[in-house]
Amino acid sequence: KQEALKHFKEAKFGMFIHWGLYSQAGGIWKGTKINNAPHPGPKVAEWLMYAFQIPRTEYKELAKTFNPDKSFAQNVVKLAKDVGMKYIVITSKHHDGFALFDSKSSDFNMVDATPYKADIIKELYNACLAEGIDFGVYYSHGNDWMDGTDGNYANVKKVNDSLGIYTHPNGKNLWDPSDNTHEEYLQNKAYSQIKELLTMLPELRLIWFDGTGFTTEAQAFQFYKLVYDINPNVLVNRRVGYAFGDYLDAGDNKIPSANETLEKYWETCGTTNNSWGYKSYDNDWKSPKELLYYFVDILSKGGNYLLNIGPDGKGHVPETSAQNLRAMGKWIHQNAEA
Ligand code: FUL
Repeated sequence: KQEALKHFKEAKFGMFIHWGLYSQAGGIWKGTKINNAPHPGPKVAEWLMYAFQIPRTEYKELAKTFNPDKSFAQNVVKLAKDVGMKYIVITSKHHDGFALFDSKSSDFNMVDATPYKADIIKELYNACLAEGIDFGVYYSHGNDWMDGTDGNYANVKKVNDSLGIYTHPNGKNLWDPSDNTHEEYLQNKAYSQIKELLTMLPELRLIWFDGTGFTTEAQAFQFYKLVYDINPNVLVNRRVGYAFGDYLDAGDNKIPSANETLEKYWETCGTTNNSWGYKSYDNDWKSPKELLYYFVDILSKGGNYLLNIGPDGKGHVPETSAQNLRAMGKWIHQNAEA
């Protein structure tokens, strides 16, 4: 993987895309803002189902209206290019379990469940290849509120929460859990969808795993090995679990300090406001200057910056975030030439 890692490090700057059924709600469910949601958990828009403990069948209804503009792929690739980003990583399946690609393992996917009826991951992949942008996918292997084994505690370690209470880690569907066993979820959905993605996207550059709680060390290794066996050029981030993975993802919006021992290959993923998924009422945008500060800080320490956009349900990138990214890009292009 040395070549792939070198290439990744040289890329320096990438675009993270959080996009899915939740993007239509924009962080508001039945008139209530997610910040006022009745249940604990992160107040980010992609955690909609969790924050409002939406039953699985009710959440599935969101697929029936998910019909983004056809121009989504072209538009985001153009934005990435304008800004000087060299790779894109998009949520192929987030914690809600919805696959944005054509999946044979679960019909809760873009082709079978939405009026759009086409594989939008493949469309974005093709648009990236055409423009010389590297393509990667985020995949939530740890959390799956739709089909995960969240009601079955067989593999769950209890942990102390922030109040010191010995409890199960949060992030699990305990309100309407599926009756799958953990092994069934892995075999029938998670491992098989990873295989599908690797087969469908021969030029895939990385898989960004996410989600915690149930995965044992052996299962984390299985994910890592599965990727390696099918395509050894595909990089895997450390969040796959138990320190497997090819490079360190430094934590959400976390930049290591100068005195921390930095690994050779690492990446900080960051938001442009306070949410990853589209949150219609969050206008707390980081200014181009602030974003550039992080960019320079990360690059000077040898890391990569994976900066997020959260398009709305139609696939439109919020205007201010697009403008801020373009302003950043202008500075980057000027200084790269200098
Ligand atoms: C976290 C997730 O829970 C968030 O929703 C987001 O995807 C972030 C990048 O990683 O672990």
